[in-house]
Amino acid sequence: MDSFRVGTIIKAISGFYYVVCDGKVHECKARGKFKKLGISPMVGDVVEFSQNTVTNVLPRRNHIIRPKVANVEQMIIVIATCAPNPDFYLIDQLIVMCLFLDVKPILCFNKADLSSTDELRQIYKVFDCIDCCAEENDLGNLIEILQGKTSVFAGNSGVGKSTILQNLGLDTPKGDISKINRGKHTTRVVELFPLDNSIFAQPLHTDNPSFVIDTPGFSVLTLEHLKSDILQANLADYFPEFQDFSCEFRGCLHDNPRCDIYRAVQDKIIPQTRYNSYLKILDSLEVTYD
Ligand SMILES: Nc1nc2c(ncn2[C@@H]2O[C@H](COP(=O)(O)OP(=O)(O)OP(=O)(O)O)[C@@H](O)[C@H]2O)c(=O)[nH]1
Ligand SMILES: [Mg+2]
Ligand SMILES: [Zn+2]
Repeated sequence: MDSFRVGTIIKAISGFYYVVCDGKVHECKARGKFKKLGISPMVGDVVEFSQNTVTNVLPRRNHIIRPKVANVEQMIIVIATCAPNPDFYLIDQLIVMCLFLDVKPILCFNKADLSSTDELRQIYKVFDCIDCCAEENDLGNLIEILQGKTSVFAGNSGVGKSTILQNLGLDTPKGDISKINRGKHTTRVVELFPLDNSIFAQPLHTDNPSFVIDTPGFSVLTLEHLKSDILQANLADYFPEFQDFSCEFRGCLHDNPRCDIYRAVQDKIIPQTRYNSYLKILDSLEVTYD
């Protein structure tokens, strides 16, 4: 039997896969047979490779469609306090996506120098939140949170994802777009960045490396690919703050004045923006329960 080694794909460009193993990056091609089998290795995959050929893709914990990356453990959802203003629908869609894919969402409120994070903290109090100010190199406890995990950074264009990663010592492109206050994609290729260069001195598969992934900002997200899962589940179960209230009506969309969840929104216990996003996601997927 051929001997093979195990590594992690950190980058994929034009048919080449860059696999980190034993402290080195190996440039590999995929085995020809993969195409016929419909297997397409992706960044984040743990793979077996032999003589610069990826021969097997190990089972994935999960995979995200955008950015296309496998085996993500956490998503750092970066939100600017302003410039650009928080896009609640996008944030809440990302959170639902995370919960469906078994990715831990962590909310990172950046540009704390420009405006208070109090309101955001209040809205997202059921989640892990961090305040930071990348411009002043203040990342709170972000570094601890990233230790030993694979984390993807997501959020609108211009919120400061690349600036945060630069503060972490990573060389990722940063765009100066704050002055024009509108979206422009400055980050393109999906790549796993090892957070600590010392991992290159150790065999990766025996260690617990920290990887981070920058992504291009986006303003539109669809959960269409999760539609069948969302239909089978109950979308409200993916809004943790709804769980403190029990709704006794079968098939209720929680938009009925007699419903406890609806009343908690009226009483401002469940944040209005969270509830609006819940309804908007239901509507976007034409979900009905009976
Ligand atoms: N005032 C302030 N500005 C910041 C802070 N963090 C980042 N910026 C600025 O915000 C702008 C956008 O930052 P980027 O890091 O390029 O944003 P991004 O999220 O990577 O944007 P895309 O790559 O387009 O998705 C830059 O001009 C940064 O200097 C901060 O904490 N405070
Ligand atoms: Mg960027
Ligand atoms: Zn209800």
